Amino acid sequence: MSRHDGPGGGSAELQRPKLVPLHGVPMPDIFLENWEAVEKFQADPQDLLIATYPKAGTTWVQEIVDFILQDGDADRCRRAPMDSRIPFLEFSCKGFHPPGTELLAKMPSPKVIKTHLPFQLLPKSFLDQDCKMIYCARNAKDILVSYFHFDSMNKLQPEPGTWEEYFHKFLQGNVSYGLWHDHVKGWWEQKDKHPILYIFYEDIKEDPRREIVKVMRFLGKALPDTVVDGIVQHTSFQSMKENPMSNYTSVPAIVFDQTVSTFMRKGEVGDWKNHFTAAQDKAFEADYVRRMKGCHLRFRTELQGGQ
Ligand code: PPS
Repeated sequence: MSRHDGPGGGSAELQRPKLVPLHGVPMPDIFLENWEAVEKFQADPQDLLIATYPKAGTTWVQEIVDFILQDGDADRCRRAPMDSRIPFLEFSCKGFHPPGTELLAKMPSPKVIKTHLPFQLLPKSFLDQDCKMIYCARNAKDILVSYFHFDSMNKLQPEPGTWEEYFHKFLQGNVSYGLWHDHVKGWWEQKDKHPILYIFYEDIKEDPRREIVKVMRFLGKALPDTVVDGIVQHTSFQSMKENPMSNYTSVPAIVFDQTVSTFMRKGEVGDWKNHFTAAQDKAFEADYVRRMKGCHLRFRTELQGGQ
């Protein structure tokens, strides 16, 4: 019986996964069924990896990268939903959808690949092949809010519980991919040792054009200004929210119940202020200082002029 079979064999509800530790990092048990193939994944030197902690703006960066590689051609970027254009390396849900490694095996290189893996769990071949990697980071307060809403609507994540319960789970790293702090620091420490472009969600919000040009140069591309203008427009929150190839409406409702929360939810910096209580903010800050001690990474939890 597959994960989405009901007791009588019909399609009913998905059984939510449990978290199990993978080298100390909590992961959905369903992903571990294919872990051996992930570990053995053979990257090509021209492959590009987009890495993030969940909810850091992965889909946004994926769309930006695809637009740059397709020379700003919007029709070509509508060739398939995001999860087919840029497969999710460690994704696995037997009996429901082919795992990321299987989709990637069918794609010609150079490929663009999505992952949420912390640096230490990355398949070795990405480093052996000296692949380019883009890491996008987002401030933890907005991630926490976004992740809570996502786990409420995504049946391939453990049940989030109440906001208060989720708040504590996140601070303890008891969510898929573990502690946000370890993830952003782990990639930050590696950024000068490998070809890694480390960018920030808040910077893209502040000045999308500037960050798109940064990504374009990293990819070794030079597109005319008018094409870059088009990419800014096509990758705006509103455009991506309306685009069925980037808003994940292609995922069946038994997996992503977008009546609970839309995938393209708010796309803002500072939405945490609508969720955090004063006590939660205080607890968050105390924990943050402790966990980020000695780290030079700086995050913005609001933007001038509020965006
Ligand atoms: S996932 O499931 O981890 O791959 O999700 P991810 O794509 O990393 O993050 C989803 C959040 O990114 C927001 N998003 C955007 N914000 C601004 N502009 C654009 N174009 C954009 N595209 C996606 C999306 O709305 C989620 O954030 P929240 O705060 O929940 O709205």
